Amino acid sequence: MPLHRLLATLLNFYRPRNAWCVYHPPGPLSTARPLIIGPSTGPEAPYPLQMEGKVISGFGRGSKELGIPTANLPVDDNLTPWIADIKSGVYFGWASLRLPPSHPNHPTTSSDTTSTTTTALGAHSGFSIYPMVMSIGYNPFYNNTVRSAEVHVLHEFEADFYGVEMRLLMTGFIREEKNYPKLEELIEDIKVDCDVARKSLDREAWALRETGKGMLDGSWLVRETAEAEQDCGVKI
Ligand code: ADP
Ligand code: RBF
Ligand code: MG
Repeated sequence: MPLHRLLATLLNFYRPRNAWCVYHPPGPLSTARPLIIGPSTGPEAPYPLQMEGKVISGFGRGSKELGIPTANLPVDDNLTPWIADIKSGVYFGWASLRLPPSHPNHPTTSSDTTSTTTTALGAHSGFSIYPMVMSIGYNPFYNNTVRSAEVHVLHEFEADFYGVEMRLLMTGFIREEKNYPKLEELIEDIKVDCDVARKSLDREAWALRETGKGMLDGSWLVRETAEAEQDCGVKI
């Protein structure tokens, strides 16, 4: 057994018996990290936090080619009053997208069954809900001068969705943003972030009522707005 696996097995064996201490094993380029964030009773204040906006172009650094596309949202104090005060770092939670009918992953026109469509809230709502990880900050690896908010949706899409309305329900904080000696190390840490998000959200008090799998109130993610109603041509 490689040394890093042996270490992870020992860490998990000797861990105190609570959910916070399940570890993601270290990889060749990453250290052992807690795999589950937050208590089994659900998100703790100030979470869940809401954020919304239309997906904009990011820095064009080819994140998609690295297998980690990130949908960038405007960092706007008027739209998101808490954003200036929240610490930079990596967060996780739920994202909803109102994809147009022409998009191959649109809930009613696609054969895409892996997303959680919002049929319980009516066929016209047109939103799909997905788990997500996101980064808010200056990306020390790239030394950005502007603060960005970028979301990696934990789903494979068949086409881009620039300009689409995205809503976020952030349920918790994973870690501070870091600098890395190599891009591969950043990518490996982001992959661990994805596992942490999946595992942490896969608990009843963290999963959404709207998906039929949990207790958390995600109604805001799929709520109709006057704008959405106008775009769909539907009266609610
Ligand atoms: P940019 O620098 O413009 O943000 P990226 O390489 O980060 O470019 O790609 C982001 C775009 O990829 C998003 O705006 C979205 O349209 C698309 N995309 C496809 N799959 C995903 C995904 N799973 N998560 C986030 N964005 C995705
Ligand atoms: N950039 C950093 O410089 N440091 C980080 O610790 C960092 N963590 C990230 C975690 C997640 C979940 C995501 C989606 C992005 C993160 N980024 C980070 C931003 C990253 O540099 C950016 O998405 C690049 O475009 C990836 O190539
Ligand atoms: Mg991006």
